[in-house]
Amino acid sequence: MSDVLAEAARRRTFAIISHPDAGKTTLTEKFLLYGGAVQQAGAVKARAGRRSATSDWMAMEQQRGISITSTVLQFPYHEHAMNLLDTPGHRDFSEDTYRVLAAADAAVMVLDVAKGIEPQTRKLFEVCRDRGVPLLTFLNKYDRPGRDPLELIDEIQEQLGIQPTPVTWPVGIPGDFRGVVDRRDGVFTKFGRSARGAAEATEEIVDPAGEGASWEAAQEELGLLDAIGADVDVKSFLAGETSPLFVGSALTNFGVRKLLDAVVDLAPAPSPRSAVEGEPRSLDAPFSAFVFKIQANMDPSHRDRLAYVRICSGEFERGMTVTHGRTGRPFATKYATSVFGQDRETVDVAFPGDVIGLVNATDLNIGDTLYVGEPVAYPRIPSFAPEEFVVARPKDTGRFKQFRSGLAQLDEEGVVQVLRDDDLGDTAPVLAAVGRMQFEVFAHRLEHEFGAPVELSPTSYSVARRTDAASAAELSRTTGVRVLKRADGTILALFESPYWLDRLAGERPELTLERIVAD
Ligand SMILES: Nc1nc2c(ncn2[C@@H]2O[C@H](COP(=O)(O)OP(=O)(O)OP(=O)(O)O)[C@@H](O)[C@H]2O)c(=O)[nH]1
Ligand SMILES: [Mg+2]
Repeated sequence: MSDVLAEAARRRTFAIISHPDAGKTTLTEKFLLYGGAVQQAGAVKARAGRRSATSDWMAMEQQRGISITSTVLQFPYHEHAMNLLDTPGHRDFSEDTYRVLAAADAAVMVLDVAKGIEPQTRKLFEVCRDRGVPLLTFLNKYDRPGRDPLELIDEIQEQLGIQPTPVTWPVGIPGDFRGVVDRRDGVFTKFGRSARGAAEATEEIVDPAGEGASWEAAQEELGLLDAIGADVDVKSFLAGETSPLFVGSALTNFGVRKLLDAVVDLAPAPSPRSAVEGEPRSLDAPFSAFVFKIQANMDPSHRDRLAYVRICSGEFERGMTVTHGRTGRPFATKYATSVFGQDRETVDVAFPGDVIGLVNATDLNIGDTLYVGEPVAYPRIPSFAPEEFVVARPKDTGRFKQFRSGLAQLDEEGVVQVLRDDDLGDTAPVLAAVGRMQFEVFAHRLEHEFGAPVELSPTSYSVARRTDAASAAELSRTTGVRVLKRADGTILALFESPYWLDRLAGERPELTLERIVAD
């Protein structure tokens, strides 16, 4: 086996997804603890003086206790190199989550044991299914009262159409969590708490009979699971038909190690990626990668822009010159870093599955492919159809320069889409987003990262369609329609009401009014 194949084989690149608040960031932090990447686990809502969770590094995330942007964390675990992607659960930030899923080879779907399947769980599940991303399931918050896990298994099967195959099974009801039985070998591990869950939970292999009635109940359930044959099956897991299920509590660390081990044992290593044309590029072909995320100002002392790149083939060596697919121009990779939340370190070599950061690569956009040798293009990463529109103006006209530069950067990140009127330029652009919370993030970051306080005012637009130059001329003469341009040249027509749009489309079929679809 070549070096590249061996290196790829020990990589696991996976995302954590769920409805808001199910515990993704907490679980991420505990993976880092068990991977030895942090000495003490931080908390999502850290009290003064305590560590906050590594993946919620943004000031606004820490203030609110929610994830706003996805985070990449690389850490070694035993013989493996992990690339972990923590995603925000809130629907308003789902565009970021969807993009990150393009870079993952597998995902851990987290469910809150008290809540079961929630609306965002279903949506994200569908994205994974459509993209063929295999899923592990983690029933979280078992330290708190919740629902019967057998009932949740039925719910997953009925609502998502995927068969959960429990690997671990709890002893004790939710809220009285003693430990788990590993169905593969029948061994019972009893857990003990550590202070605030900051250190690993104690694990003891003991005779489960000591758990009395809880053990009897668990035994009955285990018998049932055996009877229905819900056993882990790698082939159907990789095909997205079954999902190995684990039970635990990210807060107290119960069951976290078993899950992390399963990511190594069960989740697939990188495999050849499908390209837009031709055969998938083999892992040991020359270097290729695509950009899936842009983030500016992660480090307040540097104030730079990082393009996150997922490597698909070949060995990356820092300093190598690659071709930038979209422009055909050579691109030097002198400033390449590994990423760990907000922290980064110079990276010298990297392999398929790895996510690296390219610093101040101003030409790179989300979805761009980079390669060496034989050209390749990986699938475009679609942008969402915006549903909310506001007008942005600088509060302080003396800070127009900062306002402009913030607009451009946050547009590239995809925090919002910036739509401009040809006549007005940057003075009063319309911001378009999937959800209103994106505007709050935009305003907060523009003020705090770029020093340009912004005033946002509502508009009456509610729906956008993509159009072309010929139709744009017609549309701009029509009442109730506004024609604006994105930085990439795309022309959008904004309508106040979907009924008006439908009527216009019906009456004037010659107009180009394409739906902006997110797949
Ligand atoms: N009791 C209990 N609470 C938990 C557990 N895991 C997470 N929490 C709490 O649930 C809340 C949300 O946790 P997060 O880790 O931020 O959830 P998230 O899924 O990352 O949320 P978003 O990123 O905002 O979508 C926090 O207050 C956590 O402390 C758990 O196992 N048990
Ligand atoms: Mg989070």
